[in-house]
Amino acid sequence: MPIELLLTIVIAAVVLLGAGIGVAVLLRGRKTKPGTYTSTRDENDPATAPAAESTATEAPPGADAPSAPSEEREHPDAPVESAPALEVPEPALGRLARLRARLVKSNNALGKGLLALLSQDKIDDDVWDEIEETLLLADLGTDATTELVDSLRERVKIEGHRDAEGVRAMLREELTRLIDPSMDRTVASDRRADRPAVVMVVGVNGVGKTTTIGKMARVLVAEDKDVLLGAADTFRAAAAEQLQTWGARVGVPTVRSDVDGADPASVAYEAVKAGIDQEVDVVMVDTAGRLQNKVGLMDELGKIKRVIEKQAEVDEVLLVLDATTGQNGLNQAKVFSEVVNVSGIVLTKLDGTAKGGIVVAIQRQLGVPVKLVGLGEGADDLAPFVVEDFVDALLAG
Ligand SMILES: Nc1nc2c(ncn2[C@@H]2O[C@H](COP(=O)(O)OP(=O)(O)OP(=O)(O)O)[C@@H](O)[C@H]2O)c(=O)[nH]1
Ligand SMILES: [Mg+2]
Repeated sequence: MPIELLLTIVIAAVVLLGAGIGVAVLLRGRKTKPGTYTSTRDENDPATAPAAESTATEAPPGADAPSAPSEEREHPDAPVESAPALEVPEPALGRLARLRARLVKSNNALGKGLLALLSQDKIDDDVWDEIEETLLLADLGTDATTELVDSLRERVKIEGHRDAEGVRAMLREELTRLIDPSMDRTVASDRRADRPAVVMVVGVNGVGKTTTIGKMARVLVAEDKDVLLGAADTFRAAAAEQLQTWGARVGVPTVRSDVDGADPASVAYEAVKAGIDQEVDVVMVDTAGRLQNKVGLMDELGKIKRVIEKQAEVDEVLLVLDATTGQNGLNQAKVFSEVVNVSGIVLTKLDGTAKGGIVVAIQRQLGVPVKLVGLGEGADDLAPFVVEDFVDALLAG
């Protein structure tokens, strides 16, 4: 065989081999890309149709940078990236104790103020007025303030003067009673008989809904639960991106639509359907922020819930309230409750306010327990609300 022919054959073989590897890498790249989620949709709900083709479950591997352009991932010459290590979230137990310093800082005014006032040798009407004012300033609300002042007055009258420790113990008892330790503060996250638990998260703009879901996903992952997120905030593409990034950090997939302005009820439906098909423990649905006085948007929220309920009960509707907005949160809570039957409150940004009393006001007004508190922007700065720890933090210092 002439040497030229031999060389041509060798070169052709090398080129073919190279091309083969290229195709294999390309296919691998595709494999790690999220599979398009298809499903039959409910014919009774035509509004859900358009987003069906565009709703995808974004698999998390390597998705810490979910916006990375796809050409980059598929380039045959690019090294096959190994998925970044998933973060190991901190278990929820004892978190409030860890974050106590932040509560103490934010609630110093209330706790210290009350203790100082009640420890005085003589508590006259002026002092009682000051106590009342301190409680109102901490957003306890008029009802709870009156009740607390009345019972404190009664006890001081009957039991007489107490030293600082005695006053602290008395306050601890009364505040604990006011916050009601008997309320069920567990968040639905266990699989039902044949379907996942479904949690919807609602609230006005910017209160911390998406962040809370991200933080909750971490808590649930730490509890070894299979979680799936639904990005039913289709208002802005960035919203789905934000949620997906949170999930990806701990290996939790997100069902989202790539179409801007897609029907949120449709995405919520798809997310729950995916959760049922994939037999996960819990599906958490993020919704767009909306002002409680926007009737159209509140109707839309009601629809999201109804559409989900065509296939699974919504076990938990968490209303996220920003603690720094104080009494305004109460109006929000009232309207949201009417539309979607709120089952629990998440009070965020409690690290930045001296108005921890809002916990009491909200619970009393709505009869709905505060279940979680946000105490910072960090990934693990969300804690289950534990009455005793909260009261201790109020009275520390
Ligand atoms: N300090 C503090 N900041 C928080 C807390 N929770 C959320 N945030 C911040 O609040 C801002 C808004 O959070 P998001 O989760 O985007 O709020 P959202 O309710 O989803 O907003 P929309 O979807 O636009 O309505 C972010 O900067 C969060 O980091 C908290 O507990 N403490
Ligand atoms: Mg959001």
